[in-house]
Amino acid sequence: MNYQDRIQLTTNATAKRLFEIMAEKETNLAVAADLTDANDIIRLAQIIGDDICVLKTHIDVVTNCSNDFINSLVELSQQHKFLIFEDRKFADIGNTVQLQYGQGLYHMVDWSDIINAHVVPGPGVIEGLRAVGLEKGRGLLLIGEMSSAGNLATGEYTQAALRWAEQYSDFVIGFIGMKRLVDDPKFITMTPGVNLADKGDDLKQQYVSPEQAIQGGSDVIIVGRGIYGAIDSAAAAKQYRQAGWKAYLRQS
Ligand code: 5BU
Repeated sequence: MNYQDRIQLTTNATAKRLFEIMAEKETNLAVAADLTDANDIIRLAQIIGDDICVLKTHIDVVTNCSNDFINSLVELSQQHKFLIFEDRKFADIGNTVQLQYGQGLYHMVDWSDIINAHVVPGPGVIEGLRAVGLEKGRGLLLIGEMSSAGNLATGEYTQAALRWAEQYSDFVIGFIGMKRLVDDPKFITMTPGVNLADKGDDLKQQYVSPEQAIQGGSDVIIVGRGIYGAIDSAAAAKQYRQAGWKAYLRQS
């Protein structure tokens, strides 16, 4: 099914918006903006904003994070029509993750459209995040698989993520996976570890190409160093965007 037809299948406002953006902008590219200077992230968002559907952050690596930075990022996301995904990988009991998501230095629920979580704690992690995020229309991705060599997100872990996604499908919008994990088209699969030039890094990251990810049934490719680490990030974003979209058109 194409992204446009999948809008009506989900009740979650963020999932609907993501399908809309992907169909309208013709892009399934997410950029992992793993830069430590807020100004560099803003500059990157300005130059690649029109090419992406999602900008993924790790807010706790930004050394000069401020409310102004977050407000600028949100403004850019509205101006260029992309969603913000804070890759926080929550992994604690419900009460704790609810505080981590809504309070503290980062109060992510106020600015991040999408967050993700490990299923290790059991369904309480989903219930805690849902208690804060659902009323704001936010969406959660469960980590069904990971890209790094030797990871333990396999077998029963992955199966539990699939079961709980269905059970909490008003808030769980899909998965982090190296391939599509369920047939149900209301769920979105995002794949990290995508790079055209490299096969991996020296800390156990493993890469596939945009084509491999989309051919495996993924919906969104997540590219970090392949874009922000390129000499010409704007040109790299266009190259990944084209590769991802071409692969999608071939599938549908
Ligand atoms: P890279 O520079 O393209 O390797 O960055 C990949 C990004 O995706 C980085 O922000 C990781 O934290 C993130 N990631 C990942 O690489 N693998 C995973 O399984 C998950 C997230 Br979950």
